[in-house]
Amino acid sequence: LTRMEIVHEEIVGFKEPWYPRHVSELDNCNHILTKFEPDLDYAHPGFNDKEYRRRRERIANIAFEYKHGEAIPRIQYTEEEVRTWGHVFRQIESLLPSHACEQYNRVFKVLREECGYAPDSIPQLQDVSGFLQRRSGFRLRPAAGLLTARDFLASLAYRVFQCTQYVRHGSAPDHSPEPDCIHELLGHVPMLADQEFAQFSQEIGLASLGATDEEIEKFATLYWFTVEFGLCKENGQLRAYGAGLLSSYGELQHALSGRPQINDFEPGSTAVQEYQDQDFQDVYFVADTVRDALEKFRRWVSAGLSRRYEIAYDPYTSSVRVLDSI
Ligand code: TIH
Ligand code: FE2
Repeated sequence: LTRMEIVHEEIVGFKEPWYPRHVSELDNCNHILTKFEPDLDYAHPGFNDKEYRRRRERIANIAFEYKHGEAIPRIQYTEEEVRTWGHVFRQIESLLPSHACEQYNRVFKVLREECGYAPDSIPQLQDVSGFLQRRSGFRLRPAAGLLTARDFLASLAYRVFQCTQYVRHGSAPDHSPEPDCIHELLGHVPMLADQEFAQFSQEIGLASLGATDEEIEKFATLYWFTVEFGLCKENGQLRAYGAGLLSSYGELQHALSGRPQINDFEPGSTAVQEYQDQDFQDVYFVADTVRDALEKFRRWVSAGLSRRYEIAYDPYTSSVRVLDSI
């Protein structure tokens, strides 16, 4: 410990978990959970498919070797991978006018026109990252699989989205329990291009820096029920803005079918809602708008964080600064 760290520890009152202070330190935020790894999970659709597992490993290595500032290596996707993507793309596109929120639909059109979004080829992360940087300042970096919540949320503080690059197994295209690039590209990217949504995502990330394990759990749950599975209202109708819905033909229909339970988004109660990540959700949360979710989140965070000082993001240096203790 340096002297500054000791002084800091005295001020905050407990040994605070390490967190990145500059965007380049996200190179240390790549701890993955073994949960859905096709090599380790016998229920994974790719568990018995040797070729699939080899492919996954090769693509995962790109992420492990990646360093901040590098171009994201391009992948030559196989015909089968492109077929899987095309299948999901067409199905989802047919539901968008009736199921997706306005922000999503607006950006999707631009992605189709300017960023190579089409059913016959999978967009490359490097190109999509450039698109996002111009739209909202978000950038992508490759991730090998499902990351720990702490690492994943920390990257959002820097407007960096950790993005898988492999494609789900072709035997189960309409719902995948784990993220894959179809989920990232169809689910997350359109919303990350929206300024307000980008702001909301970053603020969850900033709140997570230095948080306790219990708080991380709450932020991850809030993230789950907003960024992944959030619903909003448009002209009295329910619409999806969550990425887990907008990349799953099966779940997008399910969520708006009238069957699952739908609660109002309230950070206090939403943050402690139990959930599973194997199958469709049976409860969703609806906010009036993304703006409304952001404002409620801000109020909730300012009332109850254990961190006794404020953190501000400095976009000129891509670093965070610690402000006065509160
Ligand atoms: N279920 C989503 C899909 O099929 O695209 C992927 C995930 C969403 C959230 C976690 S994994
Ligand atoms: Fe996701």
